[in-house]
Amino acid sequence: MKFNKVCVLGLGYIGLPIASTLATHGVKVTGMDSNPRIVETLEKGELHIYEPGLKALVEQAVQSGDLKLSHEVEPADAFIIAVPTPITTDKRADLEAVKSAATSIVPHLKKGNLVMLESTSPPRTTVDIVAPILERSGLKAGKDFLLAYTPERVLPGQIIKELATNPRVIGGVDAASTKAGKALYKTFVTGEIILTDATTAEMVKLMENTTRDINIAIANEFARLADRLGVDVWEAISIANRHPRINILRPGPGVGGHCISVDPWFLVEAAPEITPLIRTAREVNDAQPEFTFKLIERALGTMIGKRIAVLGLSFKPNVDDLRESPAIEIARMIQEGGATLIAFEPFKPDLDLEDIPHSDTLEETLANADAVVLLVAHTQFCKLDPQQVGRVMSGRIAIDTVGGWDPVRWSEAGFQLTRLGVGKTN
Ligand code: SAJ
Repeated sequence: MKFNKVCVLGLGYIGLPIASTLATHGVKVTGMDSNPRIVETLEKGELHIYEPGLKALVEQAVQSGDLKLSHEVEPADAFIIAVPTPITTDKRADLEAVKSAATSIVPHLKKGNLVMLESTSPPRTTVDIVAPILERSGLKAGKDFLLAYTPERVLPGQIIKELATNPRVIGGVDAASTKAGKALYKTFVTGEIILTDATTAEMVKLMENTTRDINIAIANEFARLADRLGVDVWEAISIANRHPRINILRPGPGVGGHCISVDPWFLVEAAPEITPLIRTAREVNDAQPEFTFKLIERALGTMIGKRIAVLGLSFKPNVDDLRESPAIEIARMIQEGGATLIAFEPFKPDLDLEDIPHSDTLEETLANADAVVLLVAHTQFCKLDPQQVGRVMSGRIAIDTVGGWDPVRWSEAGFQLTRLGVGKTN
């Protein structure tokens, strides 16, 4: 089975790397996004998102003539839907973008075409929601056209590499669809391709991210306990992790991003009465920014009148992605607490958060600050020299919410360092 032309719907963190990767593997690709600003930005040779290696890949794809950018869906042999699936305020999956993408394929759908859904979706979305929409074309899923789900499991920051090397799960609505999906992804996937059915493939993805969420929740609870009981959670975790079957994750200021903090709700929504653990883990992680804020408040005595330098606003280290970021939530709490805050996010030089005062430079952020709060473990922040930091700041209070700073070095530099998950022993 050969796919000479593919149309990728949605040019975000997943769609753009997929479209560019396919185009650099000899496939004619139309990358479409319904947001005209995104297409315009890409046409100017700029990117609307940051991901290491992506700019060069997009350039290569466009220059080869094999990646065409468009506002509209175009006829193709295969269609890949890679649009967002956010949650609503009442924690239900918002499938509007998926439905609208599927609807826009209908007029172009031909016999023998393949449609792949990559957007993280609640179980049964492919069979119960996408198939019926596509069948408005008069064609039957699994009979006239092929339809499969393939979850995206790449880690932001390593997307380009993991897109090819990660094991790829493909689940069709029937065996022919699964086989067709494999043929398409084999174009660029070097990792193992695992075949299953569509609903299992959807579940796999949700189970992975839910497991990670639960594992982070327990790490966060350990941090709370350590704080209460006079233990250093970082030391305790590193010792526990020497057990051959234990791998405790890192506590932190909360769980952000568009995946782990969202996906478990898709399972809760599917069956609330049998998913208390998943719900509780979500609630624990959602409450972590508040816990972290209280820690900061405790370290400062009072927020009022203090000038606080906040390091990092992204949802995790070394990425520019601000979606569902606990750091932003905490920055807002600090401000509401009456402090004068100035934040620095080196991965987002064009930051346009109106309600959070920010600077473009570390020096300006730290200048005359009473306290510095580390909210994201960006490598450059973890490597900061406390002696140099001390020279710029006026106060000597430091709060590390991510386990990034060496307590000995910071206290030798005269700082009173408060760390998340480290209780006082006296
Ligand atoms: N976090 C912690 N402690 C940890 C690890 C992470 O507090 O030990 C926090 C991070 O700071 C961040 C959040 O959790 O706020 C999520 O970060 P992450 O690195 O765990 O995950 P994501 O959201 O960047 O990517 C996840 C990955 N899923 C798994 O590892 C099971 C990735 O493979 C998926 O492709 C991605 O979700 C997705 O798109 O679903």
